[in-house]
Amino acid sequence: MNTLKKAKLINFAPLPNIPWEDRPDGLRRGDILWRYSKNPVIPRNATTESNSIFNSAVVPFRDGFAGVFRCDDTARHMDIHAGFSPDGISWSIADHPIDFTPVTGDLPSSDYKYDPRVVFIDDRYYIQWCNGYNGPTIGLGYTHDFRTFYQMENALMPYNRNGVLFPRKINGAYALLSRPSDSGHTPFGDIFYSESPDLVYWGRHRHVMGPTDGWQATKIGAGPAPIETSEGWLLFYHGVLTSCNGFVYSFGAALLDSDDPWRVVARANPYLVSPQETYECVGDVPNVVFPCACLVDGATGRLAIYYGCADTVTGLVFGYVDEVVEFVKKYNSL
Ligand code: BMA
Repeated sequence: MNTLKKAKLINFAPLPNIPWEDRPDGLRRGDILWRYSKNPVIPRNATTESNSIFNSAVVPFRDGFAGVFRCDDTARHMDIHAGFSPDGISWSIADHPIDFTPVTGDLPSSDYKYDPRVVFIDDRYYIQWCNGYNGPTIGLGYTHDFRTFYQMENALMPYNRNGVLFPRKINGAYALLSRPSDSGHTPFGDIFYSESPDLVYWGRHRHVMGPTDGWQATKIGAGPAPIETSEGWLLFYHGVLTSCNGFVYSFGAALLDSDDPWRVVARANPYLVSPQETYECVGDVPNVVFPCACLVDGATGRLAIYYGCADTVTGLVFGYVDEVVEFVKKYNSL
């Protein structure tokens, strides 16, 4: 008898226009997520000067979708651009990077911006990204309309990457995951949790989890904003192994405690997606799948995850939230 409880989504509205394709025939039992047949959805040259468009964030917006996209230009400068789509598949991305208005006069400028996440909290869309300020750290900003953007203080000190806000306050405080790092292509990395009363001052730092073995032996980092379910927060995260040819980026999932999210309830040992298709294995950085956004349909439990492929283009995978939660529990390594 199957004793696993079916996970229920908490705080998700129906999203009938979520990009979707039914599960194809012929998947193996462990294949919980499946790729969009027309991947990649965003090519590398979708703006006039982009070298590559990947590791990008998408949310429901008005009747369609909006997003913040990592566009490296042909000088290989990293920046983030706004974009809109009626269906989440065909995107119109601005040719110029977002011009943030600083919320305070003395905000230091950014040397670069990359790997954005976007989450709606209360009345606005918050953007988190890896911000260049004497090395990588966690940049924060917000928008109401994806046309005017405001930049706030950096959340944490360098060096840090993969800043990911929870979609609501927890225990009365804003909550952030991050991955302290070094200034280069960091060979280590654990996920930490921090709290803030005001999104400016952060503290009560807690360790969430670190690398283990196999696909997540070298370092890990949070992906899209955690998804609230009856079984805890569902967190998709990337994991890295070091092969004889360099880093290999896959992604998997864990469940975090609903009230104390630095406590890990379950963590799947196998990955969900690893670089296997040509567009994931061949590009500017081979063998990378890197999730930054997840659309969720509160009515059906469908998921659509946007992920960077080989640091070059953007792909989509689909699945069901209850099946992913069941997978995490079934293959729990804790
Ligand atoms: C990480 C980040 C990501 C990138 C990955 C693989 O350190 O820079 O933006 O996708 O490396 O190159």
